Amino acid sequence: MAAPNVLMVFPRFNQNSFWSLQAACDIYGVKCPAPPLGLITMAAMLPKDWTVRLVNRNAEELTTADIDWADMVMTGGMLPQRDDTQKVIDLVHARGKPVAVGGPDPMSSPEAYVSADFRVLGEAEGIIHQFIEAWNKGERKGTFEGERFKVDVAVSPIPRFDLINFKHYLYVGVQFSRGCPFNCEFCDIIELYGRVPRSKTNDQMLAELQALYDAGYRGHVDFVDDNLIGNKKALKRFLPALKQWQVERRYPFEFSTEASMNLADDTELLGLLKDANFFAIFVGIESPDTDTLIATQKKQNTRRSLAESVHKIYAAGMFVIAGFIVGFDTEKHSMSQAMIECIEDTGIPVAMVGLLTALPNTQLTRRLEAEKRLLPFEAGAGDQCTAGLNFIPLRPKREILLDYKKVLEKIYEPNTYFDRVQRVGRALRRPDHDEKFNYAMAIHDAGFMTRLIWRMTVTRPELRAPFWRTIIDVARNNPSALQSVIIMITFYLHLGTFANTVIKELDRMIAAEDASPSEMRERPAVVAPTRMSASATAA
Ligand code: B12
Ligand code: SF4
Repeated sequence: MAAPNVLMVFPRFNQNSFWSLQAACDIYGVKCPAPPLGLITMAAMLPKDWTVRLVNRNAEELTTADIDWADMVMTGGMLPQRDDTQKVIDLVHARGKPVAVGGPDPMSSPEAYVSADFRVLGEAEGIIHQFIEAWNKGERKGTFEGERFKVDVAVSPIPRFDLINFKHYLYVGVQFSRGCPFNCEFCDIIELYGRVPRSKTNDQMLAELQALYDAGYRGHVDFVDDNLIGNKKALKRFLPALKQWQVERRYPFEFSTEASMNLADDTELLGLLKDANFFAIFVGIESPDTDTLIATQKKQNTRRSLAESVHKIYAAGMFVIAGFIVGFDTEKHSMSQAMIECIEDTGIPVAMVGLLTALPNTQLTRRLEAEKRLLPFEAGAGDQCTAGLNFIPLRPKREILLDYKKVLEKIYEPNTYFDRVQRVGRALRRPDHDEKFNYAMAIHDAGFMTRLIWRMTVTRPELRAPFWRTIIDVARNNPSALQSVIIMITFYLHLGTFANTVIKELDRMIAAEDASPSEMRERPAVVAPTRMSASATAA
């Protein structure tokens, strides 16, 4: 049988979400934040004589000519991509071609993908061979399911970076480990990838970065790990080698990642991350309230001053992006002031505040189901900013929405946001690396800076004063933090506007509650809850 042409299609996300970073992408001159690491990793496991092409629907059009070229289409992604995955399946079927789906959402909710010809469920390293064998035998449908948490990521191949057009993206993802040792009630990561982190070897990870480097990529690389510090021992073995690799090439990459708050307790680890050139860390703070953190099993965030912990990370040169959640069962009354104070005390500019969402396959979902409080899930309804609270809360929904609105109004008010950026700008202790000067990037950066200044001073005159105040202050007091400060400022172009969109949607939801309180509509079958609830950010 002739080796097939395989078209990988990465489905569309909802256009306007916290994570779409649309205005930041526009100003950098790129199409969307990041390429599909899952698809290009799986592509590297296909037989060498299969011809593979990639269309990322967030960056380019999928045409009928693309589909006609292919013998099969492989697609799939995460929950917010479910609706578009179905569209892709329909488009491909209309051209008479078979579709294989896989990836996190098919793995988590296979029943939502019955229209696909093949469902390849699980981490591809452990299951793709069964699909390949079936295809080669001439089978044109089937479901293949890998064993959970069994894949040794040390066998994962180097992703097919050659399939990506780097010009489309703000950054590129790589992965060192899968899984997280913690047990947050709302988390689906531990259900999909397990609680025993599995890490790649040093040589394997460096070969991956070398492939990215050889493909000509420079700049921001995100370690997409669920919790990079999940296995500290493996990470401490890797980071010195990463530093050495960076030094030998004069720091071609700057890194970001996701980690749990206990990172702040490990000075050695903070130093190693700094030396390797990590500049940003996403941390799930979730709530300023200790009872809530205990109830949602996020104990790693308790017994500490969150502000002190975050400032330790700043002192290691990395700014913090954090996830916060509104709508926990333990919120007895308004928590907006406490959350605003927490965001102000920690100084975190980029705070992803969302409504508690019960994702499929979580302890939270199972508990809410048992308590008969779970509502039907609308996969395409947006991200957790507007589509959360997919359950009957214990507090009146109106109060939760009002609280959420108050937090957004305060933290994304321009002066408050830029004040936090300015404070972080002073606190960051960026390392003094010997970075190689890159002409192409310098020209790109000059164009970017011109567009940024134009937007901040001409298109958005209300941002002019806080913008210059922040830039001048950091330039005077801590110039090495300027690059990070500019990133946080650029984020505001998206986040400020996005917060206003969410606020408008909250107003609509609050008005709907006024007209007909959901307590009256949805209450009937509720049984008394035993413990409490939670959301959708990680680490
Ligand atoms: C990076 C990441 C993001 C990035 C996405 C960047 C991008 N371009 O993709 C950002 C930050 C934007 C993001 C946002 C969100 N994310 Co996210 N994200 C991740 C994370 C941490 C890593 C993804 C990754 O690259 N993994 C590495 C690759 C190698 O693994 P993989 O994708 O699973 O692919 C493997 C297999 O699944 C398989 N495979 C993948 N695709 C296919 C296709 C076929 C046909 C086959 C056969 C196999 C296959 O092969 C690969 C190798 O084994 C995962 C957790 C995780 N560990 O994967 C969550 C995860 C995917 N995200 C999730 C969620 C819920 C979200 C959000 C909705 C909420 C949130 N967490 O904030 C938002 C929504 C975004 C939006 N725009 O609306 C859930 C998805 C659950 C589900 N049921 O789908 C996950 C699993 C965990 C989580 N809670 O964060 N996310
Ligand atoms: S939410 Fe984060 S810290 Fe908690 S279990 Fe999930 S990945 Fe780990």
